[in-house]
Amino acid sequence: MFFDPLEGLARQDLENLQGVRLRHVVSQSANSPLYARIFEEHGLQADQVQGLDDLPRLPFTGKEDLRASYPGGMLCRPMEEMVRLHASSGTTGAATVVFHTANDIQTWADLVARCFHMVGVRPHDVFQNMSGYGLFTGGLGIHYGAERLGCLTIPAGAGNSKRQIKLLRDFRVTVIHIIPSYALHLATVFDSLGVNLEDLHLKTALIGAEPHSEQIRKRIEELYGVKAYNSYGLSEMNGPGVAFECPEQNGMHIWEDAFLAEIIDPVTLEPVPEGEVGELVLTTLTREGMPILRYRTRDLTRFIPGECPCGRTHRRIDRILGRSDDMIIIKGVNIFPMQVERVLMAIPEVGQNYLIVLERQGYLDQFKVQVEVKSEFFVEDMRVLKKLQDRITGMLRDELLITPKVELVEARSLPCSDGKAQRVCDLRGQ
Ligand code: ADP
Ligand code: K
Ligand code: ZN
Repeated sequence: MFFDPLEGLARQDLENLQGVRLRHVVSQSANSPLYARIFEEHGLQADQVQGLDDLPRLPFTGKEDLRASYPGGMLCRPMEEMVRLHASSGTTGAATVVFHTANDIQTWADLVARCFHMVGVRPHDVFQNMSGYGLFTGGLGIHYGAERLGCLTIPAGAGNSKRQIKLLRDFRVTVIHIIPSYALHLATVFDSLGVNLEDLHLKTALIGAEPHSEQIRKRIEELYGVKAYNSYGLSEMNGPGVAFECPEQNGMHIWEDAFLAEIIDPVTLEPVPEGEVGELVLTTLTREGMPILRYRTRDLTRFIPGECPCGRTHRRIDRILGRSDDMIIIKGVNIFPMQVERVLMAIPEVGQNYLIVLERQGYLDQFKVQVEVKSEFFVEDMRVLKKLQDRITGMLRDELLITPKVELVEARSLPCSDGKAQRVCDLRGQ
């Protein structure tokens, strides 16, 4: 029933396996210049970590450690054994690189194949990968997993909507991988290109790489006539294949045989009580080229308590609320872009894109939201638009507890990219 029997491993056995793997990965990581130094600074011997109970002894690793050890200071094997290099997309600051051995690439492909299989993808499916290739892990990372499963895999890459649609049609594509904001954008050109959902054969969309709300998932499912599943990963932990939704569509199973997961309070660095939101911290349990211990992802989520009806024993995390460094503080109020998105995307008149603009007027910060309106609702009658504007303002105020300035704009007028969406434009420093 499962792609890998490990998916249903009894909890106790899974934890035993994690303990054994943790011991191994800690002893291996001591061979890297970075961890050799960190262990020494902390007066820590690798053999002091014998199992899961010893986890708190290990220091956290941060993005700054990856930067400081650029390019090769975290390798625990000779560079000659590495076969692949990837980099983070650099959403925050300078890019960081991660290396993989041949075994690492294979283990990663297995994990991604496991995700695909979990949501019903099979070798007879035709799969189109619409994420960018190159250094970004959503390209090759997903690609190898789909091929590992046996799907005919089309490396379409990002952008070029016309060609995307031609490929979808000509090869009767059944499964796509696409960044959610680009999925919404691509759907806006369906009409102009004469695309009928009936001409397409899509049944599944794998969406991820950026935070998105349940409302966006619903929109994608309707626009494409598919089931859409959330996919989470980060280049430091390979990329895609870290956590993925099962058919229940209620949280993403973290593959705990490969990643040891903790959720901590970002201020006290202590674990949060089960079920509460905090920062996700991950340790690679199987990577041999460049293991990373207790990596602070900055991503905010929570463990979903209880067992999943699908029978997998690996714990689930909730959709990512945002990054701890995404939080906007305005007039003393903390706001996450995701809160704005949830409100907007539940309003039927609202189109597929929005942008938060932070400005400074005199000494005051201003929170402005530009909102695309679907063309059928973008009417000439100002009174109708004014009413819509007031309604959106009111709904945002109820959620955010400050009154934003709402600006209605025409569909497809806001900037969009075929990569990760830029939801916030901060002009305050200028
Ligand atoms: P960068 O940190 O430069 O964006 P990555 O390309 O490695 O580099 O992106 C990983 C990050 O993307 C994650 O840490 C997370 O913030 C975000 N991300 C990835 N998948 C999802 C998802 N399904 N939901 C929300 N955020 C996601
Ligand atoms: K095939
Ligand atoms: Zn499940």
